[in-house]
Formats: sequence, C-alpha cells, structure tokens
Amino acid sequence: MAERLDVLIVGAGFSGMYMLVKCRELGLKSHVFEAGSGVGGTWYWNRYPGARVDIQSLDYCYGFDEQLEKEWRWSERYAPQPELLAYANHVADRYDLKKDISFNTRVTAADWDAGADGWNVTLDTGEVIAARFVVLATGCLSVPTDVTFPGIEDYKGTIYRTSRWPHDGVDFSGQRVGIIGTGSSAIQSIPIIAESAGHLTVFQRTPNFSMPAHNGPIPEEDFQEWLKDPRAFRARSRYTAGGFWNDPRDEAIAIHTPPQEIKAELERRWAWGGFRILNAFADQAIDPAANKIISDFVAAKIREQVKDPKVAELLTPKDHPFGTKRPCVDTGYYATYNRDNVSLVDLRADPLETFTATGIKTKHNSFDFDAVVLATGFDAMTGAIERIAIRGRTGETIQEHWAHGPETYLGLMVAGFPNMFLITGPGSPSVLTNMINSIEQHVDYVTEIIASLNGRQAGRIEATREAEQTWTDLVDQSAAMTLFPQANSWYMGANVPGKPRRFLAFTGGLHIYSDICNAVRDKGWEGFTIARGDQVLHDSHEFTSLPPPPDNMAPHLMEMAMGRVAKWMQDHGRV
Ligand code: FAD
Ligand code: N01
Repeated sequence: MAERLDVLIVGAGFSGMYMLVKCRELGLKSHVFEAGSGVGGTWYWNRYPGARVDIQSLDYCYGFDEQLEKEWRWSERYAPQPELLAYANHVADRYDLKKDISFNTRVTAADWDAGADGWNVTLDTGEVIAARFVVLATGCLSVPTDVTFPGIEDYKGTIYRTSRWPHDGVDFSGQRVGIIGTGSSAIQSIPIIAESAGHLTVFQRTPNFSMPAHNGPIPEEDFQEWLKDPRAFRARSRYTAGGFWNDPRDEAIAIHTPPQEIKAELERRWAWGGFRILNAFADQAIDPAANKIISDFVAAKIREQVKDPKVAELLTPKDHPFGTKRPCVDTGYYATYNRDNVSLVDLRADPLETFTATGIKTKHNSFDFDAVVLATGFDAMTGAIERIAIRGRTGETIQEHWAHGPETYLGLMVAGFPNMFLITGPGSPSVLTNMINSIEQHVDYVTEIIASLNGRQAGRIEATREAEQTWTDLVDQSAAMTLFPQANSWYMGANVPGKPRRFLAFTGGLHIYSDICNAVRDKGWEGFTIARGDQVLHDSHEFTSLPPPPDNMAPHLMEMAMGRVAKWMQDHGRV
C-alpha cells in the first residue's frame, strides 16, 4: 500500500466495520487491518458453547441504516454467537466492506510523524503504512489476560480458552472436563458443557451474580413496538444511561419503599429476565443499604435454584455489591449444579496449587481431566491499545502516558497523540452500555470531527492536556459517586496483576455523555487544539460542557450526587 491513507482503522469488529462505512461516506481513503481471519471481533473469537448476547438483540444491532434494520430478523431475544457472526458477515457483504479489510494482519506499532501530520503504522508483516488518522477499533474485551498456572506446560490433556475457541467446535462427550472461572463466559458455557461431559468440575474463586435470560422468542410487545417505528425504538434506547431500554424508574427509592412493594417490583423484573433488575430502584447503585436489598433478593433466588444449601452458599457473592461487577445473564446456570455430573471447587478454601500431567492439584485434592477450559477473562479496555507500540508527538509512549491508569479526553482522544481516535475507549460509557449504541455514537462523532477538520483544511486535532485531566477527574469522580469502586472487578483493572486501579468507564450514562460530546462540538470543539502544519487554527484548553443536573432524579439522590459533584467542582477550582 504505497499511497498514504486518510484513515487507518485497527480491528474489524462492529466498531471497525461501521467506521469504514462512515469513512467511505466522507470519500476518505481508508483501510482496516484485522488480526483475525474474518469480521465480527468479539463474535469471531468467542465461539465457546452458549456464547450469546446479554442485551436483547433488537437493541444489540446496528441502527445506522433503517433498511439494514428492517431486513434482518433475529431468531430469539438473545442471539447466539453463530447468528451474531452471520450478522457481522451480512453487514460486511451488504456494504462490500471486505475489499478494504486486510485479515490475518496485526498492527504492532504506530509512530507520529510530525512532518507529515500523520502516523506511520507498522504491521506484523513488516510493512509500514502512512495514514493521516488512526482509529483504534481494537475492542474493550479482545485481549485475554496472560493468566497462567504452575505446571500448565506439563499437562497432557487439552486446554481451551473461551475467548480463543476452535472454529470447528469441541466435542466433550463423556469427557472429564475442568473449567476455571465463573464470570459471564463460564456461566454461559457451563450448562452446555455439562450436558455432554462425563463430569464437569467448576473451579470458582469468586462467585458472581447472575440473572435468568428467559431466552426465547422476542417479546411480542417489544417486537410490535420496534416494528411500528424502528427509528423511534432506536432513539429511545440510545438516549438512556445503558444504551438500551431497561424500564428505568428514576423516582423509585428502595430505602423509602415498603418491603412488599419492593418484592413485587423485583419479582416482576426477575420474571422479565436479563438486566431488568438493574433498573428497579434509583438508589441501588449508589446507596449500600438499597443495594443490599437487591443483593439479598438475588441471593434468595440462588438458594431457590440450587438444591444443596452448601453449594448455594458457595455460589452466593458476598464480596461485592450487586451490579458492581458486570452481572451475568444465564440459561440454567444455577440448576446445572443440581446435576450429578457437576461439582464445584471453592478455590478460596482449596486453592489451586498446580497443573499436573493428568489434571489439576489443589491444596486438598487432585483431579484428572481430559480437557480444561480457561474462562479467565480479559485485559479490558486498555489491553489491546497498550499491546501496540504507540509513540506520540512528544516521543512519549501510550504506556508511559497511562502509567497511572488510562487518561483520555471523552474516552476518545489522548493528549500528545494527535489524530488518533479510540472507539469506546477508557473514560467513555463503553462497557457499561449496550456497546453497539456506544460504538455508533463514537463513530458518528469521529466522523463529524474529521469532516469539520476537512472543512477548515486543518491537518490535525489533539486533545489538550488540561481538558484530558479535567475529564479524567470527572470520570474518577463520577465512579466515586457509585458503589462500583467497591468491587475487585475488571472494570477497575483489578483482574490483571500490576494494572493500575482506576475505574475504566464513565458512569454518567450514554445519554448524558452524548449531551456532553454534543456540547463540546457546539462550543467549537472545546478542549481540542486544531492545527495545520505550524499554524494553530483553534486552541481550547477548557472543558466546561457539563450538562445541567437531570431534573428527574429523586430529591435525596440529587442531594447525594450534587453534594459530591459540588465538592469535586470546588476541589478543582470550578466554583
Ligand atoms: P471487538 O469486537 O473486540 O473487535 C476488535 C477487533 O480488533 C478484534 O477482532 C481484534 O482481533 C482486532 N484487533 C485488536 N488489536 C488489533 C491489532 N493490534 N491489530 C489488528 N487487529 C486488532 N457487549 C454488549 O453490549 N452486549 C453484549 O451482550 C456483549 N456480549 C459480549 C460477549 C462476550 C463473550 C464478550 C467478550 C464481549 C461482549 N460484549 C457485549 C462486548 C463486545 O466486545 C462489544 O459488544 C462489541 O462486540 C465490541 O466491538 P468492537 O468492534 O469495538 O471490538
Ligand atoms: O471474564 P471475567 P469473562 N485463578 O473476568 C476467574 C463480557 N462477556 O470472560 O473473580 C482462578 O468476568 C475470575 O475469578 P475472580 C462481559 O462484559 C459477556 O467471563 O478474579 N480463577 C473470574 O471468575 C464480561 O464481564 C458475555 O476471583 C481465575 C473469571 O476467571 C466480560 O466479557 C459473555 C483466575 C473471569 O471472569 C468478561 O467475562 C462473556 C485464576 N488465576 C463475556 N484468573 C455475555 O453474557 C481469573 N479467574 C453477553
């Protein structure tokens, strides 16, 4: 590729594919590089049994083209991985995207070239490509953690990783299988593996909360509403905190509600399934007393489903408030422990010491396995970005810039790294939302930025350090207003040894975040420097685009949240 690109996109998941669509609309010369051999990102790599979405498929799909929306029919509420991958391929074929994607090609480095106002990007083929803009559509959950176990190299059975599952599937019929981890990937795969395995042993370090999906046909009420007006359906789900309609009750305060009413409301939401219970009460994510009410309700549901009270007790989370780790959505997870061929090992009481040639040895037991599944998670949000050797305008690397945790402006750009955009990057609502709506909001915004630069013949844009610091403080502060930092979660970087602890997403919600982004734009790209060669065309070091407080928040929450915001503003000399 001798000619310089306008836009080089890294990754061909839903982010990279949509970015390519938008670049083409602007007439930009753009190309995608993807490490895998096909499109789909998450849904290309994670082919483990039971993999499916935890947000209803009517919401978890592109909304940028009404025709595309209307011609695709999801087979069930929560589409399974093969259907999501088929959808990704359908989109790629429909917009003829694959001709501008190089598969099996990893981006290894990117260096800012000041003379050219652009990037030199190195591929694992050794080729170096010049590009004016780089878009990192590298995925928040695309790099498995480097977790390893003593003796694993001596193990003679087969090891599988949920996030790198063989493309032709795995037949566990009659086998002795072990699985390490009880996060979403494990919780989805355990019930299916148990159906065919001779025996399945689950190694659990920390239990998670999980809600039933009640998967099946799309609820008629939702389908009719979507059919009536897909645009209105989309607009409603986009302008919510989570990027999907989840029946929020902003006025409902658990600690002011009589117990029978609470129970009725939680039962109604539990029966609907999935994430509905997350929006039952406005105070549940910020007030420990309110949260305990929900945690206790879910704990009782676990006890109802698991026959052996000792196993139920082990499966009940006690170390984190409900919702502060990504809750799981399951199909028959807890009931799987009622099967004779499934057993649970509590690694807190019986720690894993080593793999052996034939299986796993814990402090008190040893187990022989034909296969072991690692469902051990991801180096989330920063992992894929930091694995590229990115060197910015001042010679600083991205790892150096993020030595104390990621700092970004709007989760979208990094000071010192001009013309480099992150899609759903750290500091944006991202993983706390229906990702497709967040992806579309980001890609649309990046497209607006590029169009605006081209309109004024500008060569580059960069977030100012001041704006980045102010935004990062706001992200930290809005996380501190919630119970999220109380969990040792991947949201906090706590699952990767040595990773700095910092809450990785903006907790203010996609709706508020979109308003902030729009205000930044309407103020002429507040917080950005825009330049052409040596000539600075626009230089704004401020970030003032905070929205007014939401008027639908219940009084005592408003007080609590505003008190904290006011303190933050005072501390930062903003009032
Ligand atoms: P990805 O789909 O992760 O794609 C990134 C791509 O970039 C990958 O294909 C990767 O190979 C490529 N890449 C990375 N680095 C490089 C490099 N250096 N060079 C070349 N290529 C590179 N979100 C939801 O909202 N709802 C859900 O129900 C949901 N379910 C999920 C289930 C699983 C099992 C997982 C792991 C995540 C889930 N997510 C869900 C989050 C999911 O990641 C997003 O919804 C979405 O698919 C992300 O799309 P993306 O294009 O941004 O990233
Ligand atoms: O990963 P996880 P995941 N020894 O980090 C354990 C999305 N997703 O792949 O908690 C023993 O949640 C670890 O234990 P602990 C979703 O956003 C969505 O399951 O650290 N155990 C934990 O139990 C999700 O949140 C879906 O004590 C070890 C598990 O491994 C995110 O992806 C499906 C260990 C990792 O759980 C990640 O989910 C799948 C060790 N050394 C994924 N190291 C949907 O449902 C780790 N563990 C849509």
